Amino acid sequence: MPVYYTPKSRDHDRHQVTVEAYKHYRRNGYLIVRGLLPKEAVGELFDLAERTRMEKKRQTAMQENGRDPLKEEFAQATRVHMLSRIDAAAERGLLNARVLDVVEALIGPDVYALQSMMFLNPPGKGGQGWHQDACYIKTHPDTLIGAWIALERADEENGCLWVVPGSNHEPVYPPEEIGGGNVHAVDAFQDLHPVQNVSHLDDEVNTLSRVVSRYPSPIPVVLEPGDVLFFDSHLFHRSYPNRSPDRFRRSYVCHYCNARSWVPWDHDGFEGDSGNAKQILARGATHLPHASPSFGTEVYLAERHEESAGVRMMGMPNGMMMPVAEHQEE
Ligand SMILES: O=C(O)CCC(=O)C(=O)O
Repeated sequence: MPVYYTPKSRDHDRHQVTVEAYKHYRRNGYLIVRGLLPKEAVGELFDLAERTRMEKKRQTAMQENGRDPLKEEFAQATRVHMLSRIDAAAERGLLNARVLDVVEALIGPDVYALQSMMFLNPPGKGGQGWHQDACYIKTHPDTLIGAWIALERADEENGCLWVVPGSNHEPVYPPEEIGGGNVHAVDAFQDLHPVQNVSHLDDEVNTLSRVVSRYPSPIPVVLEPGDVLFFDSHLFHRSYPNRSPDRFRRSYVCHYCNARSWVPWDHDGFEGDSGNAKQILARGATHLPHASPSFGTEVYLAERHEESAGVRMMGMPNGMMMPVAEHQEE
């Protein structure tokens, strides 16, 4: 009896993406989903941001007392990477089912969760100049996507993200300083030129700004708590320092890719030929090595029968071809 191939979906408060939203993402390279995270999920991440901030304050105080001078750089940071490897709430944020619902629709069905970053951005701090995320994290095929989760209002004053709609159709420009960086197939392009100082706040020295200037004006992404911006890893984007006198700009930013991609990257380094084994399988299935959640956060993976199923096209009585799953014998 043929079984139609139906990639996984589970009952939870599932967010389903509209066809219009999917097309918007493909066309423009970004998608804003308003109110995607429920209050409780935002609250948990906001508390985590506060715990992180207080820990930094404590470390700064220790340092001022001369007890821990080497922590200076860490204490100055406005963002903290990979809390999801050491904190259960941060892991729940990275693997939030409603965020993954959208990622599944945009680049899935099989999803790796790669990276989490907690941004604190106090008044006067933060900001990152024009860049494309794929130049920092290589995935082959190139399927990286970012999810920027607002934990409080983000606007022009406190340093929200700005994006260049449509720039997702550009290749990734190789950063000269790191010998081309993570750009795929550099030699396959005739006129792909290197850029200097990507991510630098000053457009005079960050030469990716010259490519940005060929587009209509970039747009600010103003978000309320619980809104999420999904953005393609080729999209030109940036943020500015927080100019507000008294507001923070806390946000939680995560990166994912299709779990059928080779990922020669891991935040903490990796041994061997790939970093795949360090990436959490967050949806579906993969034939590649992968990690599981460390704190037991539930993820919706393919059922065993789906995982072991091959798919072939089969002629139907009405003359149409249909994809049909073929199960391996147990
Ligand atoms: O939120 C920010 O300030 C910068 C985030 C960003 O550009 C990124 O995650 O790629």
